[in-house]
Amino acid sequence: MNLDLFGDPPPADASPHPLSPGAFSLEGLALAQAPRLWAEIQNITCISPWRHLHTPGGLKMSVAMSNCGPWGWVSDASGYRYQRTDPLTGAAWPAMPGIFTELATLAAERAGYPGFVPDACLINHYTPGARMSLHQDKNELDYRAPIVSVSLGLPAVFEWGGLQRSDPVQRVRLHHGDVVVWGGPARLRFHGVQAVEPGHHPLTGACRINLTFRTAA
Ligand code: MD3
Ligand code: FE
Repeated sequence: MNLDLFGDPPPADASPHPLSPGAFSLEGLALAQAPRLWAEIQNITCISPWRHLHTPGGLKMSVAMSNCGPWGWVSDASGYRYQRTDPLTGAAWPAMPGIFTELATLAAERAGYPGFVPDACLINHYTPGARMSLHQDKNELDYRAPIVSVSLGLPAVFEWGGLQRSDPVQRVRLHHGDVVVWGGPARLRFHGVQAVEPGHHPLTGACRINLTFRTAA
């Protein structure tokens, strides 16, 4: 991976920090690229705008979302799934920017998952009070691929459970620029995000953004 593609090199302390078997945080790995990532998010959401999806049970999600890449994750009365087109526009999702793919592949490689090529990027938008309750990510075809998550903007407390919903939960604070890679024995663990506290971030303003890179198909 050619770090010059990213301009400034990642900080020296971006070495993987183990969270649990198979899961690693790379604190600040995305800091140098954050303004470029944010600019790409603006472009993507001009084409496929932020929307609050409904769960199959009919509840409106507090997190707004969009997608880029060949596959996008959607939820409605018929269930959760990946699809190639945006239900709002009927068109393909916006292309995944090169800097997104490069960052995801670099992070996965540093965490011990070489050759990760995402075909889906969910983009979550949290305003204060938005949260994500405990869930597993089970809509991908092959659980051997890791998931890479990039946090931007306001901080959030991430809840990190076990393989059963009732397992005890660890809490980890995620900050602007942090990248976490989840694979192997961590891939199907329950996880969630506590309600985001009000605040202001110099890049994103009053919101938290999370990019999750997956191999969906
Ligand atoms: C652990 N998003 O979109 S990313 C999601 O911050 C989601 O928006 C959260 O959970 C967010 O599904 C958390 C971190 C994450 C993503 C996928 C995982 C952690 C994971 C899959 C398995 C284990
Ligand atoms: Fe998830």
